[in-house]
Amino acid sequence: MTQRSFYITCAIDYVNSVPHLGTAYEKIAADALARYHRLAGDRVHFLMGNDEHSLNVERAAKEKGMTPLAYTDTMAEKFTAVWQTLELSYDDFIRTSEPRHHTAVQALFKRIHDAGDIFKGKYTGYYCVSCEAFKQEKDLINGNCPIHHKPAEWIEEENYFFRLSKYQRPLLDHFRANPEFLVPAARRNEIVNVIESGLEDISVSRPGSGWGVPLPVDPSQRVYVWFDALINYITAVGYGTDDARFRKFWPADLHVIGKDITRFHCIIWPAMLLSAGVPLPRRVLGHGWVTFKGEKLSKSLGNIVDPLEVAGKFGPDPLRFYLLKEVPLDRDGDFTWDLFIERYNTELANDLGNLVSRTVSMAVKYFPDGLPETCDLQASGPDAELLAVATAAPETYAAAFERLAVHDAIAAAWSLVRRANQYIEETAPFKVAKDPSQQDRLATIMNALLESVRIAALLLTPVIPESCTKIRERLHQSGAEASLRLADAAWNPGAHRPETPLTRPEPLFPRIEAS
Ligand code: ME8
Repeated sequence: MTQRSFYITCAIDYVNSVPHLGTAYEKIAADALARYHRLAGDRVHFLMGNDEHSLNVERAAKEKGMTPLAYTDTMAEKFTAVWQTLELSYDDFIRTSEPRHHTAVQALFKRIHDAGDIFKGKYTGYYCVSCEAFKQEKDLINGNCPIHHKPAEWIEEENYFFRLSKYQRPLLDHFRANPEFLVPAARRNEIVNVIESGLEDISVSRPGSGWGVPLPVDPSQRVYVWFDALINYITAVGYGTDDARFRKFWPADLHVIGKDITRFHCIIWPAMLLSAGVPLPRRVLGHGWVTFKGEKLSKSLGNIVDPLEVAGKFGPDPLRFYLLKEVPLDRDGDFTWDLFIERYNTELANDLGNLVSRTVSMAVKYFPDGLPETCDLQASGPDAELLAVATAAPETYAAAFERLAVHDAIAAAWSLVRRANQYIEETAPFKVAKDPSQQDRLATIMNALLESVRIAALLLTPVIPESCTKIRERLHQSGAEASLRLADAAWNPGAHRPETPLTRPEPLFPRIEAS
């Protein structure tokens, strides 16, 4: 069977301040999807990066008395430090100031120019520096950008335009032929309406010779930051620098981006690619917002929850788990500390943590020299019910991941965690252990529990990778995450026996006591 390739990207972040819970959510979701595809045996390429050529960066650097490049260097260090703390398994981290990106931007711009889709004109209108977007008067509220609540700047300048209007029909055709191009469906309908209502040509350069990518056709102008930023997705896989690599990975399988920037990704970006004769990405996921106590989080509004603080206190996994479970990708979801602690204590500490520690502790206590192989499950009752859930969970889980419903995939894995906890209550190994004639039954129960824990930890690996590695250590299973495969989620206690007698485990998720 040929290996499926899976190229997944996230939005590249503006670097005028550090990551917050919302930007972290997007990266964690993409990371879970990338890890799931690795588990499924796909050849994954997971791209993240920073969007550096914005006006805000130029201004922030000036305020600090730094060059934009020196400023973005320090910000890149800060971003990647946060991403590593959150265990994000990206394969490449692109920065738009890199030479490889300048080469790709110029190459694509030239293709679009040669296709006759670039023309010189005069732009007169508003611009919001925080959105890095041109605005129409009707979009503003008392002269302010409705998203950032800051005055839009009035600009009048000569620049170059892209014939976006020419792509109205081809874009609609593409949306009709590819109903899955943009998910969720509500976002798709919104974008189709925008396209149907008519597309105007857009300005794609700003005058200036400083920070940014020079236009190949007029070096006195810089490429508009969005036109530049979108191109990162092809730069990173070799566009303009390595054709063979580009053919290997492009088109991208999935762009993961927030709902506020869907228009850029589903109107401008595909139109640019159509103009240049480059295939379109297969799918775009426009995810919802993480809010904090119901309020929008944003760098410019300043109500930022620091993901480093959360991960610093509890490790990366409780935050990953909370966001992936509580904020389904097709909706908005809220973060509050109370809910975070409540979920941690009930789900991670009680359900999963207790299952692991009870199972391992009982195995140590009842079979200190190692567990016999016996696992004769009964054809009805708790054994059969556990087996049914353990067999169904991996399939439900994979189907959920394939349709980008990570929260449903977690629910599938959790059905096994809950069932296994119930199994302990129903089979009562602590009572069985008192009867020496029931050693085989006790071994069966313990093997069934250990196998359930192993399968649950395999399925939860994309969500809480660090904790699942710890669970495997407690089960004395060797093997790095990279060697794990979804096919091993099939029930097979004989094949996955602990390699050595188990030892008393440390708790995985110590309870958080209310302060
Ligand atoms: O838009 N909840 O960068 P950015 C969920 N540089 N997602 C959120 C969020 C929240 N509260 N706040 C922001 C940019 N995001 C551009 C992208 S891509 C070629 C260029 C998401 O730093 C947001 O929707 O403002 C976007 O997908 C990502 O975080 C980065 O936002």
